[in-house]
Amino acid sequence: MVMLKVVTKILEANDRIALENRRLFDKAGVFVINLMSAPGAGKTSLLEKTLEQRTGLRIGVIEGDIAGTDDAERIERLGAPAVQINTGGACHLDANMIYEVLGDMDLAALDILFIENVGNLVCPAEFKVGEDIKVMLLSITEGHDKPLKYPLMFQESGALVLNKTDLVPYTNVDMAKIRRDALSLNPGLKIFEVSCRTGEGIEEWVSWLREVSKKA
Ligand SMILES: Nc1nc2c(ncn2[C@@H]2O[C@H](COP(=O)(O)OP(=O)(O)OP(=O)(O)O)[C@@H](O)[C@H]2O)c(=O)[nH]1
Ligand SMILES: [Mg+2]
Ligand SMILES: [Zn+2]
Repeated sequence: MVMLKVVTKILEANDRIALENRRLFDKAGVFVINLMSAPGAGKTSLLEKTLEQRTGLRIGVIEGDIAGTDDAERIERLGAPAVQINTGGACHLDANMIYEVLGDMDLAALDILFIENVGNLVCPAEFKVGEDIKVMLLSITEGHDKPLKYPLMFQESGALVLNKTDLVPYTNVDMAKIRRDALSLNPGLKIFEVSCRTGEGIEEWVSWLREVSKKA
């Protein structure tokens, strides 16, 4: 019971800072996407592919990793502003980590800010960072059992991107089962199938981004 109270308090404190982040995002008119997946599912690859087709969309990225600056460097190579957060061991981003770096970004100069969360299928879904929407990415090589095993990520997300579809022929993945189970957890989930290797499906994803990111 004591443990439960502590966890609740941490989440409440987090949510207060997330609200403040959200206020700053709204004021700047930037649409914010919290991008979550297991390690290596292809978050940074999806951002790279998105940046290649971003004509007319101003996109910035906050990269969250336990250590290292590789992901922010990959984004900067494509000419987009990027800030790297190193959590120093923590397995998710929280609202305060985001708040601390907002001064380093010209939010008003962006249409979309992506926050690439630490690769992890569990707690990133529990910590709001002030985003407008959570997007979950699942590599089809992770197995079709993931929605029912890690339900929270699928419940909390507005969109699900199924990546690495170029590898479907080399696996026993049941794509229909992933869709069925994900939709049973979250009937409103928008589902995309993409390959960041071949570029298949990226156009559809980017057109959706253009629509959803229009802030009043
Ligand atoms: N075959 C194939 N490989 C892919 C695809 N997308 C990404 N990869 C590869 O998967 C590996 C991991 O991709 P990243 O984009 O770094 O994954 P990530 O989710 O950002 O990883 P972390 O930030 O470390 O959690 C890289 O070797 C990519 O080239 C895809 O659609 N098909
Ligand atoms: Mg990455
Ligand atoms: Zn965590």
